[in-house]
Amino acid sequence: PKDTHHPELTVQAARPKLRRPPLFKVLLLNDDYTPMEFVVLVLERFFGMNHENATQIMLHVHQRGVGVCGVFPKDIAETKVSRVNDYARSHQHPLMCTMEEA
Ligand code: TYC
Repeated sequence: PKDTHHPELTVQAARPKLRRPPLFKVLLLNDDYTPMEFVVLVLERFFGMNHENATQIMLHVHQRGVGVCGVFPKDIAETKVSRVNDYARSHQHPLMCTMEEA
């Protein structure tokens, strides 16, 4: 009997290696003057934390000097840093927010 099977030709789709966009840690720095309650408010307002979690992060920064508020893509991290620093300055507090690549 005649062979009716035709091997199929397939084209393998290329799978280019995807590079994940870099993430940035948004950091809060300790200082001697910003009231603890203000720092907690900032963490709630700008990072969506509940009061308990915000208090825990604030105390960590107070005791250790620096702490991570969250990890975000670059443009989001930049916006958070600007908003926190503007908000702190508008209330005459020296609170400093910065970012670094995760
Ligand atoms: N060290 C401040 C105080 O004793 C509180 C504080 C905590 C300030 C965290 C900044 O990022 C900070 N009032």
